[in-house]
Amino acid sequence: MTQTNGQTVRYLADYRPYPFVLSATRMTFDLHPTATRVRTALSMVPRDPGAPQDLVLDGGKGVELLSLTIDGQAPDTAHVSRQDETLTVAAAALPPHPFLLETAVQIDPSANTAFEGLYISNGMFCTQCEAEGFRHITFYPDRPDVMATFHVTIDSDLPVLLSNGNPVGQSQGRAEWHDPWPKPSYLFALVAGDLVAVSDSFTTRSGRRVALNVWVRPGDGDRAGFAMESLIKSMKWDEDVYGREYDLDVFNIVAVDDFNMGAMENKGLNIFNSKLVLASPETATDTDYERIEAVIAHEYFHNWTGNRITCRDWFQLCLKEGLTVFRDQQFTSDMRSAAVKRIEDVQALRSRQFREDGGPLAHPPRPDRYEEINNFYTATVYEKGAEVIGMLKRLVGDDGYRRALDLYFDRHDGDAATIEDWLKVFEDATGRDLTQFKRWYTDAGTPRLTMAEDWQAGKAGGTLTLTFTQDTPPTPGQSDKPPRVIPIAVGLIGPNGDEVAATRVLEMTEARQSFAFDGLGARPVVSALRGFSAPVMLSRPLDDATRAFLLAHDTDPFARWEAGRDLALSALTAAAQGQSADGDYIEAVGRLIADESADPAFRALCLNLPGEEEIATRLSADGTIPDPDAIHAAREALARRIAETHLDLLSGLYDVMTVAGPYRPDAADAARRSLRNAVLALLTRIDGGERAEILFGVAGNMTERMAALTALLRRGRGQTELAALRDEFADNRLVMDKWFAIQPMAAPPAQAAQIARTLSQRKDFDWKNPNRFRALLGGLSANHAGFHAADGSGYDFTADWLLRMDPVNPQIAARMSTAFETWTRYDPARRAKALGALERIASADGLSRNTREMVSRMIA
Ligand code: 0A1
Ligand code: ZN
Repeated sequence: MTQTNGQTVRYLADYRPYPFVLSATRMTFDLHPTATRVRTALSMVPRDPGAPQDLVLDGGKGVELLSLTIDGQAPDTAHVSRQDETLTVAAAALPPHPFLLETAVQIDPSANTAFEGLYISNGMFCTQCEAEGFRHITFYPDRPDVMATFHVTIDSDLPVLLSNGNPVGQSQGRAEWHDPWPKPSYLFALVAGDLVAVSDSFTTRSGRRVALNVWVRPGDGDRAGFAMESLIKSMKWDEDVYGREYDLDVFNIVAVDDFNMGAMENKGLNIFNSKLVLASPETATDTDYERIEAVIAHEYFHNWTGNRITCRDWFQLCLKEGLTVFRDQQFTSDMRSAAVKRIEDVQALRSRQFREDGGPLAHPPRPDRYEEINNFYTATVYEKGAEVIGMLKRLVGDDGYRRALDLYFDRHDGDAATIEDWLKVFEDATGRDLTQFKRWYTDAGTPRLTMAEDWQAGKAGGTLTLTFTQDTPPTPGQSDKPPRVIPIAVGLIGPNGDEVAATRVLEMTEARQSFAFDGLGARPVVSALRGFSAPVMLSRPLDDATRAFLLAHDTDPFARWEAGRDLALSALTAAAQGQSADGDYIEAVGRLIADESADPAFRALCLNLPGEEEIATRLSADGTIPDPDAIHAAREALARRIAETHLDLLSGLYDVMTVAGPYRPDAADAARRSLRNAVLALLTRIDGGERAEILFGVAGNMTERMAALTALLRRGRGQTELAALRDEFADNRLVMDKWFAIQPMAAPPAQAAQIARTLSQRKDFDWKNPNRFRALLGGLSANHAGFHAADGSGYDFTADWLLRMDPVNPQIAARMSTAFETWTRYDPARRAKALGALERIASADGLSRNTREMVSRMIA
């Protein structure tokens, strides 16, 4: 721990075990909105009785100590001292044998606007303890490697009282819960309120009957069924695919309206942002349904990857998050279309993680220093963490992966583990040396891979040699980037469109390396980086005709989509720089629209043009300063040209893709809607908006209404529809969040910041609610040319609100500050305005540790 500019920096290298073993924790909560009393009894065992140590407990400023005893006796007050964020009992006051430390504290949940620890949301008590929220509830060794069984008593008149583990006593005004599985404090949870449950049950394969409940507010029960179905599917899948069974008598999920993140895997009591639980066709989109299914699975899967095996310290966060994301991605691939899921995941990775990895906030999946751990729940830790596991699986094969995972669960059940432990099970199960592979965990930055081809015709067949080079640009604090192991999946397509070599994984380990394919009849076309086998940026000299060939013939769906994507990007980046070259792309799109044999979801993915942010990222990776206005204009123009060129095909498809019958959120129907909506987005650019207006009026589901409304707003229309939506759903928070988000997001860029500002003045802009705040600020930052408006209005608006949010909810302010993370890549005038906004934030008095760390990394 070091102090720099008054900030405390934590280092991985400083890890030391806690000097006491905590075997059991007993707690009693006397709930009161402003004065909750918490009694805590900790059974402590000194690790080394011969070397007495001070006992340091974490405890936030809002925790008021009422009493403290050791084995029933109050120690000499001179031996107990309170620091800003800790409480210390001097070694002299502690016995050299096991002892019971009891405290009583008082906290004020109603004053907790940061939603860390115990807080009140809509009249309901709930908790969020990851990463370091438990210290706002009581004094405790609040670190993941201190694990204990918990026995919790809740005293309250509220009708539903929940905590972790199994219920062991219920009476009027009191509930008792016991969690037999030792856990760290970050997995603690408590909920108390007026709730109703959608209930079901699941019998595990060894015959344990588990009661399942999804708890929501009265009136929301009819929107919780899909979450329950998703939970049951997840429980079954984890048994079938990973051999993992659930281990308690009950599994509770609770939906809350005020929540900083998506959801939380507390043992036996998952707490969810209500937007990831509640869904009905009228209020939720297909994307919402898919996301609910995935996040329910994600949190459930944490029961093994996170809870039974947790992290030794927060530097190891990707141990549980990367693996659990990887598992939820596998689950969604199995439930829906694997090809579509892979493409969606790569799109998300590129738009969020590559952006992070290429800017001032770049960090490795396992960072080795941080100031505020909440700033590290990032795309790099989560999504890149999952990609790294995907590469491992590709390198060791499916069987090797299965053996390694079985060994991981066997060897580390009950442990607080590290990335070293994780890699060791792969080494032991497969005999592979992963020393070089480990760089994926310790090094930041996205490797640039180049591929060159050499063809030699010969009598016994031709030889194709592929030569790759790899290079990773420097990232903050890491200038030297040695080569990594890169699995490159490659296939070869013959000139007639048939595959002549099936997928083979080339293992690149050097900075420059060649691989030969011989015995080939004619020169093939290379399908490279199939399935996006590594999170790298590949560049290869490829003309548009060959890209169009791959788009037509590649057997690997990702590579096929990628060929189309590259065509689109080459047209768009050329247009954004004042050149025009979109003939091949427009033609290829026409063939795709007409290809009835292709999956509608795949066709939709190919029809959705790359976003403006993605175009900017590509330009800047190629050394060009992106001009947001030119990018916007180029993208709009290309969309219009596609619509004009293929008007008949598109209108036909729009009619054919109508989904008949009642709404179902399944993959097949969602795919048709996504294709139809992609077509609508193109047609609305030239049809005056009639189709979108009609669709908005007749659609009974939110997927189509949002698609129609977005298309209209992009054209500067849609005011009637916006008003209709507001009138119909003024009382539905989740729909109103969409209403707030879509306006700045789909606005013509020059108006976006002003629209956001006007919306922020509304009475129903309940900004302390994280979802509402994210909707408006996130909506604006999703409008690339709007957020980066040349007059600085997007930057100013965002900075104003970050400053307002910071003292109320620092986590949210810090997270939303990432809107600025790419500021250095723009032109000098924009950079000056963005820097001005960041400096204004940095100079605010009393700025939180969270936001200060983010802003100083961005300015550094
Ligand atoms: N572990 C959760 C994410 C989460 C992290 C932090 C939170 O509060 C600061 C809340 C949730 C997950 O991966 O789903
Ligand atoms: Zn997670």
